[in-house]
Amino acid sequence: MKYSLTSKEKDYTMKKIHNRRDFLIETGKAGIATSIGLSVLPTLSFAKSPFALTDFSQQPLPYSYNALEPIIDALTMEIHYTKHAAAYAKNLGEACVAEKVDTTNNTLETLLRNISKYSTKMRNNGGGHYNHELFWKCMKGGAATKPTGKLASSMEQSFGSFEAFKTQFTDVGKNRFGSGWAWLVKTADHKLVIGSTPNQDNPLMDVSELKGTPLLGLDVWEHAYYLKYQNKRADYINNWWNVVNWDFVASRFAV
Ligand code: MN3
Repeated sequence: MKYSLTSKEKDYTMKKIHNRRDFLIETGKAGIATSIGLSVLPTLSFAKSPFALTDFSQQPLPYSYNALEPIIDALTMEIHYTKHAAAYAKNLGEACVAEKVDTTNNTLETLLRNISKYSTKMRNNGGGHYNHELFWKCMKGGAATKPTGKLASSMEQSFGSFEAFKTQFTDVGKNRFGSGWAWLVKTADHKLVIGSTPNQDNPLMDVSELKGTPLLGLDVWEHAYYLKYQNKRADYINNWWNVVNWDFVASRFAV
């Protein structure tokens, strides 16, 4: 198709793609993609992997700033979302323009898998944006306290018990020196692994030692907890278990 879209038409098309993608996620019926004409659009991977994080721009926070009180206070959430995370998304956009990344035909995950080809700015902000988009979804006020189903049995197999998993994950988060993330990852051979990455790196990146699909991520940068917990990172992590959205984590494990 040689016809070039004007920027207004592009905006409209992207909105349609987003609406359709949200619809697909809602229905979970990938087969419907063809019937509503998604086959002509470039980013069909949306339909194949509804839990992939593909957007280059910041998405609305899935709950209010005070939804995770008293575990995470509203002011921390507001600053974290509107200042820190917003800056990663903005700087990622700048880097994509400067380094000529086609954000319409590529997904964020593809970019991260090839991050060694890009600048440090792209690495820090591409990772920062992805990690926070995932982090918000990994939490929920009044969430279930433990996983069920296949994720639960796989955890028992990999770590001995859910409690043992929590202890190991907590230790990894506590012991990350400086700023970074703790992760539960599904490896290419479908094993569960706990690990950590520095700064805003993540396990999708080709430069990361820890590799796989991140199922659950915990931000242990001081900006994530300092207002309420000050230097007590361990208290933050121990409380954080009460707001983990296990349904979301299980849904990523199942894909
Ligand atoms: Mn953060």
